Amino acid sequence: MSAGHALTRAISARFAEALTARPPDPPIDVACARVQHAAYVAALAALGVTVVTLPAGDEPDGCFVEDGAVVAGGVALITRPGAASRRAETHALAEALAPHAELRHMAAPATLEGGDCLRVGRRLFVGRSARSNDAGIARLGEVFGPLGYRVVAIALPARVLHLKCVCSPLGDGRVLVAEGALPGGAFEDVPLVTIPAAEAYAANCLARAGHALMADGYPRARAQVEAAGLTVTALATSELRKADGALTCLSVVID
Ligand code: CIR
Repeated sequence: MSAGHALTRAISARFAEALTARPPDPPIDVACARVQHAAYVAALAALGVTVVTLPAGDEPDGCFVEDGAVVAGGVALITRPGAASRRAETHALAEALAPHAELRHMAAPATLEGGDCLRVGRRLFVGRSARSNDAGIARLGEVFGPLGYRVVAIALPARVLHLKCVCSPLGDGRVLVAEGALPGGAFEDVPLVTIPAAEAYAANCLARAGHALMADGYPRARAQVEAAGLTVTALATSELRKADGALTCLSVVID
């Protein structure tokens, strides 16, 4: 168990209107999403993390707090999401983060979403995507460079929404990644744990101190993570997935 804090935000009554690449069929079940969100918060708390859950706002995608801030070295960079409909979400997040971190901001034309940012030690890998542009990536370097972090950009294939849709940190210097999802060498010399491409959704896990919260229903991915030495808690994610979301998206972890 390790101490730490995390912010989450309750599921909006408008969650069924969340942004999606394709309209979900069947549509999002908001009540079920709330049950899944509550299980996520409980699982995070069971890892010893102190979880603060902000009340839901009007914004349909507001529960995906990860996209609104990048936190490292005592600083929180409040992002300017590439999805214009998501920009208002950052206000509540900034307010909640203010007691925990020094806030920084970014201005147009920069766009960045936290789902594109993956930290391993002193390296911040960032996906250049439809949501995070070069000016946003430059701002990331401007804010975190002086704190000793090196920003490494990874060009994402067009079909990938965020970098962490296909990979995530295992919390011990390794990265979990879906086979073939990213260009070879994207993570420099960082050791990788690879899962089959067919189970790519499960590459987004929330790992901490030897424990991983993973999406339920991906047995080969789970076996790989267990073989890598982590204990796994599997969580239902059907409604999050319909909204193009996954597990890391639901929290901002402040160590
Ligand atoms: C969106 O399209 O922005 C949301 N429906 C999903 C965001 C998921 N966030 C994440 O992967 N970090």
